Amino acid sequence: MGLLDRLSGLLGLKKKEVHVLCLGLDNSGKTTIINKLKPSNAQSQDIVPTIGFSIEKFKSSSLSFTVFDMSGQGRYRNLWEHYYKEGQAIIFVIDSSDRLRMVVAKEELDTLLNHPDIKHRRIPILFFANKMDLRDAVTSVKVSQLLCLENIKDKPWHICASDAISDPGCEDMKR
Ligand SMILES: Nc1nc2c(ncn2[C@@H]2O[C@H](COP(=O)(O)OP(=O)(O)OP(=O)(O)O)[C@@H](O)[C@H]2O)c(=O)[nH]1
Ligand SMILES: [Mg+2]
Repeated sequence: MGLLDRLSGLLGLKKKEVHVLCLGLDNSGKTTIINKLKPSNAQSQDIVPTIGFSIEKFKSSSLSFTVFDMSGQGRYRNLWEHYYKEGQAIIFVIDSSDRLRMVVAKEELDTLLNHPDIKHRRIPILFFANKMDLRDAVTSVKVSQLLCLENIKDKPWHICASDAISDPGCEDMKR
């Protein structure tokens, strides 16, 4: 099964065309993860910080995905909410080695979860505890504790550990 089908399985997606929002702080690895979803001949070798956002389209065997790869830089984060209404699934990426900014990631997540366009919807969220290859990285269980994910009761969610550079997806996706 391909990575995209796994992704739709993890996100519990059943619609034919899905808009996915990819969110998380700058430098967490969003664009790197999305790049790895592309066929190898279409992957870019040089990932640069996203300005504003970029839109990527993918087709898996059963679904078409439009992914909104949002910039995580502070000055662009206010753009996120304009896309919440049309988002049907969320990928939220965390740099597991960035302990200092884990609290900022939590603040952004809490703001997202309390937004009127998100709060009352059963929108699925897939968390990537990324950069697991780095020595300072905390485990995905720890990331989940630091972000208090167990408090999310009204939305299906899943967290997976990833190393976006050498690994084409999270561990769960390879099974
Ligand atoms: N070691 C390591 N580096 C990673 C990993 N994922 C991404 N990186 C690196 O982290 C840096 C930031 O990656 P991006 O994909 O640009 O991060 P982003 O979340 O899209 O950042 P913005 O577009 O600024 O919001 C790049 O230098 C990547 O090569 C990972 O799993 N491990
Ligand atoms: Mg980016």
